[in-house]
Amino acid sequence: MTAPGQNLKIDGERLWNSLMEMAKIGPGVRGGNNRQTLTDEDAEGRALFQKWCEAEGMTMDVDQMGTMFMRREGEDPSLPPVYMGSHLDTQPTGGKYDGVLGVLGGLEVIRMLNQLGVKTKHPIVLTNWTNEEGTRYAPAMLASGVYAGVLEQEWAYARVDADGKSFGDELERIGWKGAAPVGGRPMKAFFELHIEQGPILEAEGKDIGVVTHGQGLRWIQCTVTGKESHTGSTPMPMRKNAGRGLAQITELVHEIAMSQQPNAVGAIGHIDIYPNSRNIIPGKAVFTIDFRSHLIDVLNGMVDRFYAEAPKLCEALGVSFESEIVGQFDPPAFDEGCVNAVREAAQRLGYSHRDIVSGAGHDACWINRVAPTAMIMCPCEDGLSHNEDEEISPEWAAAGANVLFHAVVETAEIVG
Ligand code: HGY
Ligand code: MN
Ligand code: MN
Repeated sequence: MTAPGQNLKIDGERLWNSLMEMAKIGPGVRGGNNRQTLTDEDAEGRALFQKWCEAEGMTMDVDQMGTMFMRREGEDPSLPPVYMGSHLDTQPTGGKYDGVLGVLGGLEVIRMLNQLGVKTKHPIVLTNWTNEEGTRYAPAMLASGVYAGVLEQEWAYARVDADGKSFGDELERIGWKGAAPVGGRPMKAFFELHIEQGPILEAEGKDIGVVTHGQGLRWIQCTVTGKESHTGSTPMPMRKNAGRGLAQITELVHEIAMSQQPNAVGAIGHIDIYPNSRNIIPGKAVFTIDFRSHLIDVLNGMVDRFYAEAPKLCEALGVSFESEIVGQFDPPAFDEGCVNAVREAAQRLGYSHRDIVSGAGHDACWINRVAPTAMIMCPCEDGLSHNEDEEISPEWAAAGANVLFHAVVETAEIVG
């Protein structure tokens, strides 16, 4: 006997066309995307998403962090909705699928439910979380962090970008500051479809990643201060070169992460050097360390060792060292019931699958604190992401969206 909705499948071509349509907004320079949060391009992408959702009869609610909640009514509107979604903002040299697949994969689920005239007992809500990437405004997953009550809304509004523009002002400027309070929505469950952003699924020939856990993260923003002086006339022993502090700390971060293999990663992605003139010794270096591990003791151990060694290293160079944590979350374990719904959907649909730990952070990592949550992953070519060459196949996109379809519809309970 087939389970209700056993054969539900999305329209892979329609999903792929929507992905390509959205990719035209905020194009990168090499075929990817630069649709950073709260830019005019982000506003344009939001408007297109809103138009597509409203064409499906969904109603929109926007909260005070700009997160979009698109609702498809259920047979019983009083029941807690089943949520799905991800993010439409991208890295400055991002791909076309990071985040976007989870949002437009969810839209495709709604489109197919409407096409088939399938009703669900619980309402379904599709979300676009503001500022998942955390590039323009650190930290990553900012809106979902406020939603989960982990980050303060006023602190979030005060975050500034490299040009000194605040999150709150930019949210107002693009016209996406909603009225709804942030958080507190009754949620039966939350499912996020996302590309793996790593090499495992493709290397093992698996269609689907059943995400059981995520890595925890610590973002440590450091300021190393030396003394600007002439690169030609300043004798070597007199130099206070902030650039050397950056270089030695870069090596230290790498060595700390390598000492914890295979359970850790560490790098410095954001670097600003001042005054960045060819013939001036750098007087200041501001940079952010990104440590991650799915083991909390390993993560904390890396941070402890860093703080034990970095200040000493700077002292020996005659430069000062300051730091602040600008982003952090502990390794999440996703909800067993939701994870099983994902695994059973992959099995039922005949997709090869494996349990996997998410290397990247996602809004699901925060929403997991306030609602039963799970993630579905599809492979990406060469495991490449946060690169304009990020690529997936239409088949991988469709497989992920089909598993999302089954997990969401099963949890929302088909009527009739
Ligand atoms: O940083 C992350 O893991 C995510 O891509 N924002
Ligand atoms: Mn993402
Ligand atoms: Mn990303």
